[in-house]
Amino acid sequence: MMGRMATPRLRLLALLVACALATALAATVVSASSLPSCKVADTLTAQRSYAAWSRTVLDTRYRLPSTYRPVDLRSTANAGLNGSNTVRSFVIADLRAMAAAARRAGARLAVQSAFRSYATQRSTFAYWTQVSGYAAAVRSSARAGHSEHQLGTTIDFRSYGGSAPWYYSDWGKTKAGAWLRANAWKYGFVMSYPKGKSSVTCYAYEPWHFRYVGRAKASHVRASGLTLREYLWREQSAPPPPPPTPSPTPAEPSPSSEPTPVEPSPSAATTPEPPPEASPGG
Ligand code: DAL
Ligand code: ZN
Repeated sequence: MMGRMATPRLRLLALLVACALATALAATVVSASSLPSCKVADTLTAQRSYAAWSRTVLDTRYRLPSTYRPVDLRSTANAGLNGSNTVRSFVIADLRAMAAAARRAGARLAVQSAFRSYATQRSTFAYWTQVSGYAAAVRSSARAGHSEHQLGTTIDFRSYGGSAPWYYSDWGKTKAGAWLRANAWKYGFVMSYPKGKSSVTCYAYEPWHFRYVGRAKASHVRASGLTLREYLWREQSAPPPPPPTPSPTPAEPSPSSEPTPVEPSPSAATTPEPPPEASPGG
């Protein structure tokens, strides 16, 4: 008797619960996949282990910890380029191949800036704020923790023998800049901030700023027609891939097994700004 009386109520309740769950699920799916706005905030990025270098989303909102400093940085001289900058060791081989190909094509490259520590990025951003004011700086320079340069996989290029690329009206139209735009993906590099995309990349056009993601991924990014930030966000929001099959190749050490990076000393923040040519980086 009780059971028969309760059935319609239970059915209604079940229907309501199902509706609520479906709505919640839809909302979760939408919020997980839609690209966040270019808000200025200081949220730690989800993929921030040293092994996740090709997946790390960095923008005006998402940042790395101040202690993030890869231990395998090597001079760009190892790639046959000028040597006052460093990148992570696994970038060298493709960088060397790219530099050689560019040179053969008459588009000889030089490195303007590569790895930048949290402290250096703080000085860099302070420099650009002084030069152009906070509002302009925040659109073209990353605040400390937010720069792809801190990953050790990102390079600002310039033309060999040329000045810093941001002093050109459009460095992307120079021989070196045009060659990179057309060919960098073949060597695993992606232009993070292409022209006309600042609403989704969060930064103004930077034809000189290339992030290494590896050849296969650079090719996928190019084929997708998406900017790197859009691509990485989708990748991060997608359902997790199946567990990896065991491979004989030794895995990169997990962050927990790496030595704890040293926090930048407070004095680094007060280091006087270097002159524009020597520093600041874009
Ligand atoms: N110029 C880019 C956004 C950086 O500072 O990393
Ligand atoms: Zn840059």
